Amino acid sequence: MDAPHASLLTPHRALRLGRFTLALGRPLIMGVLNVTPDSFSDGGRFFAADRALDGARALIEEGADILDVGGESSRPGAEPVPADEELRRIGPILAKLGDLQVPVSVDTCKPEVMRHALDAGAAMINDILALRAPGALEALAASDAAVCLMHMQGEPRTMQREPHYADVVAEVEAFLLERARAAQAAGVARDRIVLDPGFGFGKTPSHNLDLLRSLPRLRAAGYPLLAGLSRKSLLGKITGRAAGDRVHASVAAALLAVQRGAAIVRVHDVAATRDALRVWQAVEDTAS
Ligand code: HH2
Repeated sequence: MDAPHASLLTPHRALRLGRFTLALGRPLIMGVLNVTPDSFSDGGRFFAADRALDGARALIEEGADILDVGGESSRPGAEPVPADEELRRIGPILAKLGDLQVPVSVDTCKPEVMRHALDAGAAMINDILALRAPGALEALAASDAAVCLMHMQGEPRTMQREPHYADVVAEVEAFLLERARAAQAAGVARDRIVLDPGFGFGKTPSHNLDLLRSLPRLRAAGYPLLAGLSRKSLLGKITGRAAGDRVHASVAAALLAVQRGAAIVRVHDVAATRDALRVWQAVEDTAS
């Protein structure tokens, strides 16, 4: 267990994820690998065991800094998957963690899956429930992995029915800071924590746009921010395009998130995002 850090305001220069440390001086790309039959945009694509590993290698080749492997879809209306089935799906990736050159994050909200993944050497847990399931805080505290704490109103099955907030930015911010405090109190060091406003999770398009505009405010507490806008329905509403045809919109959204302070963008289209961020970085690097 790590001792909680004293300062609340020092921005972090690096993220610690198990045996990896990633500098936060430039934006990082988290490549999405859904080993599911039903994910909203890449469902079925990486479902067979050999395809998952090939998919992981391809995303690394394209320039992913982190891989995010998931065995359960969280799209609106998705049915829950039992822990043993989730583990069976992500098993081929967990078995090869040592061969992959980048940290692997596991997208799960089940403590049982977290424990198995962490024992196998997963470097990060990406939890859309922000470690609210009983035993989840303890699972993370007993490891040296990083965690992404995400905001969601409601639960995936029903979250898009009638999302409601008095002040979406203030409520998301308060929730994320409370979860960060809970994680630190349980023994997860501050430099292992990433926060995510949870685009599309119990939010209307206008809530999502408010949050995107407000990333600088959310960032002010000093935790690195992760933004997951890739191929999401917000982009479909704006462009009128189906999930598979939202690459350009997704790249634009990733860039806007980075400009507003996101440290990590979670994307399906790694190569396209990498190019866009290289252009952004070149402009930043030559600024006087
Ligand atoms: N979005 C999805 C899943 N996990 N995790 C974080 N931290 N942030 C996100 O925005 C986020 C997430 C949904 O996208 P995807 O994984 O592509 O789809 P599905 O949940 O249908 O598998």
